[in-house]
Amino acid sequence: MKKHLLFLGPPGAGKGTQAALISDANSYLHLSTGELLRKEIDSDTYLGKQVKDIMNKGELVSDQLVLEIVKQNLDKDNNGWILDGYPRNLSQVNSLNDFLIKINQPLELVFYLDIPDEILIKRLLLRGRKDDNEETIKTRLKIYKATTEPLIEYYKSLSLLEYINADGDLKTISDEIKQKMA
Ligand code: B4P
Repeated sequence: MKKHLLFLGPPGAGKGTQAALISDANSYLHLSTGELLRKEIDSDTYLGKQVKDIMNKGELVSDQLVLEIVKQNLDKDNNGWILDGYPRNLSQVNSLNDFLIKINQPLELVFYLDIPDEILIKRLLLRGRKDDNEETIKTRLKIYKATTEPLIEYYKSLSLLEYINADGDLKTISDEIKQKMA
């Protein structure tokens, strides 16, 4: 069973949803940088104040900041982990690679959750989080295509990539992920 996983895909593909299901089922750590940043905003911390406007506009927060969050959380004892929403660009990939070498926990599998734009736009508008309005979604998608999408080819070249059709019901998707992790 693979223990060190990464979920990649556009906003609204269901990375957070599936990562929660799989991590609960296996007692893995679910590390969502988006969720951790939102908690900082809700608690009105110094960090939260720094990232609030950036996230509400749908832009990426600084690489250094998310790296610190990832290091703090991944360094703890765990049964396995799922990275959800990190890395999001090549610079974050390089920092992650360095850190994983240091803790001797190499990435074993990357799930790419693929979904057509029109479906994810509908999903996000329905969810209605603060950053789920039409303008912000457009920005998030544009940034995803320019900076995150190239990561698919990178992980494919390392033979770590597994393709998942994320346009389906929750159980069908999680069953496919579980099967591929086994
Ligand atoms: P994230 O929190 O990562 O959010 P996301 O990409 O929008 O969501 P995800 O794909 O996880 O979708 P979800 O399961 O929720 O990022 C938010 C922001 O944080 C970024 O814009 C950025 O500002 C910042 N950030 C985070 N990480 C960063 C990093 N590394 N570097 C810099 N900045 C960073 O699903 C969406 C909706 O679809 C839900 O309502 C869900 O219920 C529904 N859904 C899921 N699966 C479904 C299915 N199979 N069928 C129907 N509906 C489904």
